[in-house]
Amino acid sequence: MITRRVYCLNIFFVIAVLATLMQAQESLREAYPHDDFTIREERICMRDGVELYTLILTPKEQSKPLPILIERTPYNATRLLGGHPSARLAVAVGTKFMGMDYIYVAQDIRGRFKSDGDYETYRVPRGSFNPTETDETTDAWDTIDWLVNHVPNNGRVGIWGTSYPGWLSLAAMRDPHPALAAAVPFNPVVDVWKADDWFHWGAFRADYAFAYIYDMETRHDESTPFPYPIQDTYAWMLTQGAAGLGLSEHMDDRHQMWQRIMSSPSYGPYWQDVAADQWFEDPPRLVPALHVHGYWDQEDIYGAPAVYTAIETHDTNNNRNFFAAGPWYHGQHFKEGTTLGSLDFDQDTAKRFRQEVLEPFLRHFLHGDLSKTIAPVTVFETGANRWREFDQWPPGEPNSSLYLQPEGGLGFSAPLAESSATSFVSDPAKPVPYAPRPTWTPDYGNPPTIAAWQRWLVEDQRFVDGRPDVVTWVSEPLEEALTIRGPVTAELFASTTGQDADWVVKLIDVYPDDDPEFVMSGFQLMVSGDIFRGRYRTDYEQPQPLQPSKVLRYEIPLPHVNHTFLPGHRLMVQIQSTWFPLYDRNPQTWVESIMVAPPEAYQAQTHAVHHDRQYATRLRFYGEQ
Ligand code: PG9
Repeated sequence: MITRRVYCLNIFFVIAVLATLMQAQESLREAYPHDDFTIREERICMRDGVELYTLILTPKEQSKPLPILIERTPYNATRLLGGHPSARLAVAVGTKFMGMDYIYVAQDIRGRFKSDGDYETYRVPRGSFNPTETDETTDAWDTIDWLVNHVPNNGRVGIWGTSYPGWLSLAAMRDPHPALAAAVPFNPVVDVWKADDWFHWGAFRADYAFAYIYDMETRHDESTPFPYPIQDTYAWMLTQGAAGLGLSEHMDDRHQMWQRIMSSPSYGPYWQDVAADQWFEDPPRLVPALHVHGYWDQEDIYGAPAVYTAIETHDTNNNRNFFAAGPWYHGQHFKEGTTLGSLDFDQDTAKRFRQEVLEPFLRHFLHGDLSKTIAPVTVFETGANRWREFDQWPPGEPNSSLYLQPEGGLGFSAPLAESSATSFVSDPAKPVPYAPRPTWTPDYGNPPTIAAWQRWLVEDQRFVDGRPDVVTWVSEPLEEALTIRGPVTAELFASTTGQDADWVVKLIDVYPDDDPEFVMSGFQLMVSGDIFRGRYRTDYEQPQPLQPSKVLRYEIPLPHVNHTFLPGHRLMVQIQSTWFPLYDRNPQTWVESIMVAPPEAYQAQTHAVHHDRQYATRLRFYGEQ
């Protein structure tokens, strides 16, 4: 139970008055006579006296008390107004507009933009790494408490947000204010070590983390892109060497998250404390939640299914914890959802999700409107391009194995060969690019860089097929459709001449060679793929060197899918060892920390993937035919 102390009314009173006067001079925008909503700017006082800037948009016409819908954000609360003045709430709020019967609220979290206090990326919850009396859970609680007592409302509050704000929504659910009636974490970052923003199974997302942290932590009141001397980050990152040697040169004490990553490359207690799927072992109350996932989320592909699964065990009546997924890049649920890269889904999937799933969910739990209900699980099925509803996700346990075969074959029966392996040389001096070059850092002022970042997971994998360091297995054309639903796990048997290695495993849908418009003919669509750093094979917390030339077993979790391989399509598995420069390079010799690996540690090694009776490399999943 949280006790709230009110400092702001006394010692901070004078500061608050001054701040309010200053704000009055710098009001967000003039009121227009035909505005159909009012704009209110407040500084809400937290229990330790820190004030958070909060923007409140209230519809002018109200026939009944309305619910409040809050987004807490590090990305500038005033963006809720869409960056342009408008007299109409529907236009100002854009695709986040859910109707004239919500009070829309956005708040800058501590230390960001117009809020006071210190900024800390993913403020770790109170506990051993946070000895203060506040965290994002208490700030959410104090904010909701103030809002329900100072803004006329119907007593129900919803919280929502994408990515970082999705994680902030989960923080509010952790110890929920009694008025918190619904939450929608969209593409939330959940576990930054396992497979969200900073690492994927130990491999460091160096290029992305560097750009993001430089941008966010250099200044707290505006975005600060790093001035890259070369636009092709593949070429530039090769000149930097290990992250903690080259990239750290551009960072300083302001970049606290960078320092944290450099000192904690393994899955230590800090990363576990910020992992939101570990917050709900014994929730004090289950807030109704809709967890929203994108199959090709290039930033947080782990979060939504993981936290849905963690909470689902408590949802005994299956009526409070919901899951929805679409064929989207990070955040595409609020954009146009007809295409992604070369893929065409025949319908605006994002709009349909907003109208048929999101709106009824919010109406149910924030207005008590039961006229339209949603299924516990609503997921778009790629390949077949249709929506499916289920009672749970995934709808079944793993029941299928897809085995690598000698000579590049792929099939559903285990290989019979006594001894068989495919070898390749992985040279850290010539890493495999993760996307066609030039690779660019996403720059929000430069749309082509954003488009390239958003589509990299659906690039036609022929851009690397045929490289000697990318090995491929492919099935015969399918006679019947095959649908895979849920997580995919790679059970890899592999050896290396080195003492460490990264493994990238990709499950690919190969289109038949029959597209009259050519684009999709022979297209290699990665439906699930990820990277795993070998040193964490047995323990994510305690890395161990690999024994050279010994065949070792790896269990590699791959992202969730809901995909139909249509008749005539072929299944393909590709394995490679680098995904550069998104992921840093593994030196492939043993060093305590790859963050500071010296140049001479980076050595070419020969890797072998095994596919025989004893060492049958396979992918496991739940499949339907
Ligand atoms: N995925 C973004 C993020 C990066 C780093 C930390 C937290 C979040 C985001 O879109 O917010």
